Amino acid sequence: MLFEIQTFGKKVLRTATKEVPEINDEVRKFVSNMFETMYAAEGIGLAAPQVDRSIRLFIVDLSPIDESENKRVYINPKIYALGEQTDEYEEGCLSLPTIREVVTRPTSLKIRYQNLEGHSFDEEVDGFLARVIQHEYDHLEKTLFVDHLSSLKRSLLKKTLNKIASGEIEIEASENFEL
Ligand code: K2U
Ligand code: ZN
Repeated sequence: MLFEIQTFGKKVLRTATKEVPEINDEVRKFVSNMFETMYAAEGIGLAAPQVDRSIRLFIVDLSPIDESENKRVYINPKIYALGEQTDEYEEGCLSLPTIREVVTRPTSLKIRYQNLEGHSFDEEVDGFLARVIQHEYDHLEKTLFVDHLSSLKRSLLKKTLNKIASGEIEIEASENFEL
């Protein structure tokens, strides 16, 4: 089933998230519905707060961009190191429809997490996956990618952000990435 994606202005996007205490069938069912919702919205990442659940869980699937990629599930993730080098990329967010802005982020990171089988991992990540992981991890930290922009840039977005918050701008899957 498809969840409704929470957009800018919704309290849940600014609410603290809690650890997932037990990885059970309820969590597995929730994650499969998250993937369905993400694919319908043509996203390559989705975090639980975006579908109104304040828990520390996000999913990624880069296969639309890199066919060697597959589904990735990050439960109770902790980014514990960030690389020195940074790069820029024009990000979008399913919770901020029509907004596309360049964000500067570290190009590599180290992350500990559990997968859907409950196995723990400790990985060093770089490249586009590191970019998407940081964007999704932000969602678990009450952060949206526009928070990383300069105050001038953010003030230029004020009108659009207010239109999203008032519901005047809805989510159009078609506007997401062009392959
Ligand atoms: O809303 C989200 O969290 C999904 C994001 C994932 C993303 C993170 C960082 C950089 C790009 C995308 C997107 O909305 S998914 C749609 C998309 C895909 C590729 C490029 C831009 C937007
Ligand atoms: Zn997002």
